[in-house]
Amino acid sequence: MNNPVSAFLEREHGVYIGGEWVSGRDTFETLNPATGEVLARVTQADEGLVDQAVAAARAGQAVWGATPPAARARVLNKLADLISSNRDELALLETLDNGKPLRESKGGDVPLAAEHFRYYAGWATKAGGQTNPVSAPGMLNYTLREPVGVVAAIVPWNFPLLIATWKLAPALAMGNAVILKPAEQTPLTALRLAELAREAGLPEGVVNVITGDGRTGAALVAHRGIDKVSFTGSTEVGKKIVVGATGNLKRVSLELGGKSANIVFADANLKRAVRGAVMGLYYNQGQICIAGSRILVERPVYEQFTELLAGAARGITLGDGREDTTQMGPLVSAEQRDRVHGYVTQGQAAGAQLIAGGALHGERGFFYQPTVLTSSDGQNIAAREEIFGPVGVVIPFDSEEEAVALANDSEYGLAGGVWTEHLGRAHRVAAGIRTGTVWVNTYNAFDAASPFGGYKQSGWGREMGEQALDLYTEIKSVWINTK
Ligand code: TXE
Repeated sequence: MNNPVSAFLEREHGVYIGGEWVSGRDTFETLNPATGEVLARVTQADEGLVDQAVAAARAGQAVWGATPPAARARVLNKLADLISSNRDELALLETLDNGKPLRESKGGDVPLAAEHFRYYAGWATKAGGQTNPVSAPGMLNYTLREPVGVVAAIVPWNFPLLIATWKLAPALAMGNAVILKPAEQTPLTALRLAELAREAGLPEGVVNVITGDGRTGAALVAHRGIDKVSFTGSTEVGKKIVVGATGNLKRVSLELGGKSANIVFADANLKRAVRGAVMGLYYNQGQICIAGSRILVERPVYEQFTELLAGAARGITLGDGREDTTQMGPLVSAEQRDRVHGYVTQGQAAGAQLIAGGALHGERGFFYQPTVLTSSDGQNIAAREEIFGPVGVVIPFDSEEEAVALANDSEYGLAGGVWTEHLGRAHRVAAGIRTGTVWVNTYNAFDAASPFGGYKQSGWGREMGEQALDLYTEIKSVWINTK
């Protein structure tokens, strides 16, 4: 293993508060999902450490909020450069902790995280208020955009570094301090990021990282010294966060689960649609909130499409993320693998047909085969619940109206795909689907400049793009009587 990574893994991992490593009383282990072996031992932060982190963040925010925007931009650009120059180390840590192929962590997660900091570094000197054309004579009215204050960023295990960055970059650009809590399954890149933040010149207390499970997250959510919670994770926990945050009515933004429909019309370029469906289903082992896990296929091409998809699924090479040949890694934990398998068996019991996969894979590690089910029943459990694994359900439809109705028949509203060569239909269906993102003849496209978030029970607010600035600022209206 590469040396900086093995040295990092061997360290005692405290939590990062006020620019210092602080040890806690309790610890827990994080595992390599490709082998099931222990990778490192990290701190389970208790309420005392949460209090310390909040105090440090308050002090840090006072300094950072008063730092000129151009200076904040320079620091964020420096942090982006450090992420880029430490790409190999961060990517390997991510792959070891999460299981994803190194090709993806190196080519996707880490460079995208660096780009995200660059994008929001740009906004630090551009996001301002405006003057408003009020009618009262002699009155000047303008708005100021001010930081919310101390932000708790609670993130999941599927894109540990990247999703942390989605929250850190806009929050820091707008002058907030952040307490980042990575998921208990994947705490390592967040801890390494804390050191890079220090090296980049962020004042102490502006970025704090505390590790722990849901109890640590709940303590942050309840803390009255925190002004805002930005959460990505399950809808179930998202609802708990809304309730937990009521004490001081802190601001809450949520990016939650999904059950996205990927709609394939008979006039689509079928080869491209199959490739898109494979990417929508199996990227990141299917552990992705925008997974196109309900594939709606127009009846005339249903059988051909299903066969092509099943063939592609069977052809995917599973393995340790560090191997060059690996196309799909293990699931993040034994618990997640068993949850996924549970949905597949329940789906079959309720009438879905298994066409490919459907079983655990390998002697060790938490691997699960790329799986395809078919069902004519959109109510099948496998077609309704977020499985968060490499499992897709193919469902036939007979008309455009039926496809849109099926797509919208979900408590979620995160994303969706449309495959058609008919321009008018592409626009009609894009407008008809009630989701925060729609892809036409593509899937999984992302950019720091494009807003992302959910309708319905997929969340509150939009991350990325100019829209994310609103999540991390308060707008103040100032009236001046000029007479
Ligand atoms: O998520 P949790 P889990 C979905 C997906 C997956 C399921 C369970 O369907 O199978 O959720 O995954 C912290 N107060 N997604 O159990 O619990 C937790 O420590 C505050 C979709 O891992 O939501 C972690 O940091 N925080 C998803 C984070 O919340 C709490 C990504 C996410 O964990 C908490 C992940 C509490 N009471 C899972 N309880 C997506 N939308 O991308 C837990 N946490």
